[in-house]
Amino acid sequence: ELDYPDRLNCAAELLGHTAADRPVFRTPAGPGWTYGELRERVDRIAHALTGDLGVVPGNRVLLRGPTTPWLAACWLAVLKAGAIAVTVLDRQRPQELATMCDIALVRHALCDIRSVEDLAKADIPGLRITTYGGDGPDDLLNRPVPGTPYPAVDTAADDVALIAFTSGTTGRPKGCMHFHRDVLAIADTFSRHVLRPRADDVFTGSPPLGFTFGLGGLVVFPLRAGASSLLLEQAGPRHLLSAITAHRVSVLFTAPTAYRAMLEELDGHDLSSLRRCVSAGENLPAATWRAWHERTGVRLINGIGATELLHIFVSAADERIRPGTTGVPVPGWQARVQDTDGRPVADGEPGLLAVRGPVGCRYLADPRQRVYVRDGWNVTGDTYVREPDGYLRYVARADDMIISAGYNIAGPEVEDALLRHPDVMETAVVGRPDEARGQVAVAYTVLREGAPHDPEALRTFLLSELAPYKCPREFVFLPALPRTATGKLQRFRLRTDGDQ
Ligand code: 3SK
Repeated sequence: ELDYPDRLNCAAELLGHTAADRPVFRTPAGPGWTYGELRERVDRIAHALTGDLGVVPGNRVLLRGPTTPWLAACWLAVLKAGAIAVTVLDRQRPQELATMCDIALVRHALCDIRSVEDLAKADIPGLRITTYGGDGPDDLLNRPVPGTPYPAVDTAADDVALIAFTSGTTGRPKGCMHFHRDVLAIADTFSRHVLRPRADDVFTGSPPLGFTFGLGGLVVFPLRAGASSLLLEQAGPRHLLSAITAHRVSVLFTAPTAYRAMLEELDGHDLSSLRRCVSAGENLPAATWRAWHERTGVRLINGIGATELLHIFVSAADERIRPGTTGVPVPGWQARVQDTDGRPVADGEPGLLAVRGPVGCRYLADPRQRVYVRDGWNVTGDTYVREPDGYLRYVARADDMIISAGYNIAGPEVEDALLRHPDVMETAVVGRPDEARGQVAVAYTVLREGAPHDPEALRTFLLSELAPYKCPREFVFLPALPRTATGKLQRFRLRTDGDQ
């Protein structure tokens, strides 16, 4: 049971409890920061924000930049000053930024000097942009500010702390509002009970801080545990491997595709420091779980999370892990599988995953709220099966089921089987309209370097793994699969123009 006081500033909570000389952030270059230094830098930024920049509690402040300690410090300062952090991805382009600022009524932005061009190009009416990381006197970090501690604004536990955007894999972005207590709740549920970090842990990972998967995993969870975090501007699979070896990383957050890509490059890297590896953002195929376990000895912690719910709500760790399933509701969360009318379906039957817990979906001025939240349950849009002992097994996104000649085919099940073929690196199986069958399954596949483009070999392999009706009618080989800025597969692009 989470029991927070009515008045709560989550930034002050995250910053307040760890000894000043403990390490907090580091980067591959340069000296790390201690908790004491972080507190002092956050206070300077908060003074600047609420001084001549004129930010007042409740103002929405856009944050944009590569993953650095300064971006994390800006996020904490905005919250400490009682303002609302609007986190976006560094990769988002001017039109996307303009739409998000319009939805969230953003009037202030803190932007890494290296990321300012696109934001300036977006030409957002009334937006005051302040850069950090530059040399000018107007730079956020060069402004004259009092050297005194900044007293945290006395926010309510259910004042909005942040707005995070989700576009899902398509569509107009939706701003999700989250409260100060929500930020602590993700640490006090998933992190505390599943991840179970220690103060000597070193976290790292690939998701950017504009994606709540990264914000939680790389800032909120380490700070709540008094641990440290290695923040990487470049976080591809090779960067992750080198970083783990060089910095003795113990907790890793990344997506299934990155685990698969790292498996290709493991040789020569010392991963013996890893104790916890979290996989989320997409379905984790059992084949990837097994390969990672075999090569590293670490049992991947699978999880499903959502920007709407801030972080992970179904997962499992250690002996509770059952490969091929996502796990069980995280302590504090309830989950059920229901039909489109909201009635629970029987165990073993596919239906929509619905969850409720300490964090809820609150879209900012968006009628899709009524679709996501029904009768107090957050309906995630993922098709799941509940096993009799409560484990939840992913089937597909609700709109990703392929219905071919009356058969239901779950793309991820076929993908899981194809990934067991030694030549297959990545694959997405989607439905294509077909006059005779309604839809047929097509497998878009990325092969390992040098592997032959041999659809017959893949078909023969699949026929030994799956019922024949599940075998794709066509195999298309691609150099890469289309993904969103947060790394999620864009199946709709394969359905419409798979030959990109
Ligand atoms: O959107 C997701 O997939 C996700 C996963 C884990 C934690 C947070 C998020 C938003």
